[in-house]
Amino acid sequence: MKKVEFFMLLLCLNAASFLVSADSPTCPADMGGQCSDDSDDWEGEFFPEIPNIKYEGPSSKNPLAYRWYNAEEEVLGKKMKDWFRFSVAFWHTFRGTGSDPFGAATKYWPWEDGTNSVSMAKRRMRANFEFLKKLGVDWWCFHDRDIAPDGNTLEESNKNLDEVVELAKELQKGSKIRPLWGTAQLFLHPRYMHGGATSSEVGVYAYAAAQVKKAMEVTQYLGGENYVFWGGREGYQTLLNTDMGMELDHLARFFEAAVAYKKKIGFTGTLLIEPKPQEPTKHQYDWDAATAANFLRKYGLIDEFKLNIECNHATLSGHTCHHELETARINGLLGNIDANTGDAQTGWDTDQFLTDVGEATMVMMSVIKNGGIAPGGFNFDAKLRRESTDVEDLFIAHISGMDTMARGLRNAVKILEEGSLSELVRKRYSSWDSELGKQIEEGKADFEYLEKKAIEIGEPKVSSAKQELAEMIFHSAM
Ligand code: XUL
Ligand code: CO
Repeated sequence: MKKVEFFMLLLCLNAASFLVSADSPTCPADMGGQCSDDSDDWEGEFFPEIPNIKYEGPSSKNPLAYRWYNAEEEVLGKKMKDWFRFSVAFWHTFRGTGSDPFGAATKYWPWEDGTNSVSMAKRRMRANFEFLKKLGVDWWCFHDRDIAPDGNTLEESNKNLDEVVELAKELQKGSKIRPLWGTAQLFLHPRYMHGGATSSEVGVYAYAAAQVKKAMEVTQYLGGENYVFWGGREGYQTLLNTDMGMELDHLARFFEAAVAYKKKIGFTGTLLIEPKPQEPTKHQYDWDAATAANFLRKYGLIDEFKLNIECNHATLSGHTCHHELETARINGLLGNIDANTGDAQTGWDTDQFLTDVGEATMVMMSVIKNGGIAPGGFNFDAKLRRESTDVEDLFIAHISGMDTMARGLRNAVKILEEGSLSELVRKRYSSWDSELGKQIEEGKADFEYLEKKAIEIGEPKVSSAKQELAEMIFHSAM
């Protein structure tokens, strides 16, 4: 097989294996009889070996402790936990099996019984709450179909969902735990092969709408603060069979209906669009932040939505995460971050936990400039590597991701307070502090006037951009 064909196969299969269900693991041998136990009220400890994770400071050698993330510590007048509002992604942490296009599941968590039943879904939900509490995290994110199994009909799926959501509501009691956001899974089921809101089939459009309606209702019921639209299959494989204009008009109608329904039920959460350029489709309509912003402006939806920027999606679209965050921020659209990263040598969505302190620092520079991102937060849309198979790896991965972001915050504050980077930028644009700069910025300089000025100024002085100095200042703070 040629390299390029192999890569395309990998992409397709990778998309197909995303988010479990079809390939649930078989009952693991070490279940000690729990496989046959169909009860959904198993209240045993899911993580008996894991203590509550505490802050121990940078000199700690304990992998099950925070070194940099100190939830209650104030940074720039805000507690660290409020800067981040960290969230666990249910689909990766509790439904990721480690299967990939070439191999079967590698993760057999001790609480799994190998089924996709409602009782298993409830047990998993209990595991989720214990995980959140041990990590000290108040937020989690979900798709409707990761937390409850699909039924044979929409009504049956909704009933399954209600049952699991009722348990989640119960488990939330007495805690601050809430969904950071909910969403509808509109990409796994074969009915969505042409998309949901952009499907060529009108019946699928209606089905997708019904699914979003329900997902929004349960997100609201659980006190979720945002609702996400990731257009997994809202795109095309070839323009030869696609009416792109019509599909985009349909997508806009879909979003209009979502806004109307949100208002009707009094859901006060933010609606978020999550850009991604490709995968699973060849071309996804919400390619990047700028494309999504243009779409929202064209259809008059710009005031109703914000963006959920995912770092790995940013790099897939040929940008840095910093670029996507800044594009969202300067458009007033920065709503949430799916905190993960890709692999520099890999061309697809590897969804790794972000551990690069430099990248985290740039992310936090944008977040600080934005004054924070609440009611959004940092959702770990990230998964363990296939080869990481211990339960404690789930904790270590999240701790490492949280510590990296905390280091990013601390470094960004250092850079800000030290001041030489902003001084460099200020100096670089200082010619704009002149009378002429002011006139241009106030829209008072037409071309005739500028021509007069250009003659008056003569050959303008052009200064160095000082990129190496900027990089030196940035890296000195790491
Ligand atoms: C896929 C992705 C999704 C969204 C939610 O790349 O990021 O998990 O975050 O549908
Ligand atoms: Co995401």
